[in-house]
Amino acid sequence: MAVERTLAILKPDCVEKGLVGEVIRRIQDAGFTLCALRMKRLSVSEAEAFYAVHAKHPWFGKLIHFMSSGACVPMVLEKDNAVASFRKLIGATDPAMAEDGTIRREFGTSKGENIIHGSDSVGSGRRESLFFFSECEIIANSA
Ligand code: IDP
Ligand code: MG
Repeated sequence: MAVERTLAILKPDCVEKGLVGEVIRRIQDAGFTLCALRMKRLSVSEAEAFYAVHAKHPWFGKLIHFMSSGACVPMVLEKDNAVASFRKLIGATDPAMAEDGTIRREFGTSKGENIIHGSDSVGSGRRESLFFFSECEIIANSA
């Protein structure tokens, strides 16, 4: 299987609830390697730019308010089949519908406040990674 990269974001509810360490532990235990990591509070316009593809949805305003409400922790992750594998680890968008044992199922509270983001394709992952990190900040083969 091909080694891929994906972009994860520990969302403001994850930081607020003190779950950053717990969630990173689960990500590393699942075999993902950290290539880049930082803390960042998104401005409203940055959140709107990151989620621009969702601008037409009625819940867009709520999403932007939430994502700019506090610090988040974006990170670039590497693993075989990283995109699909990470989506499986985090579970469905709605925590109530997510499989048992997934990060969203265990820690999410609603479809909006669902703890963590994962890219939906390798292309999105690259675009989203470059939103938060410059090329030289993304380090291959680290742990
Ligand atoms: P994903 O994060 O599982 O890929 P998307 O459909 O790409 O889900 O939506 C992006 C984010 O927008 C979700 O993670 C969630 O925070 C928020 N969102 C999606 N659907 C809803 C909804 O129906 N109500 C409120 N927020 C939503
Ligand atoms: Mg998505």
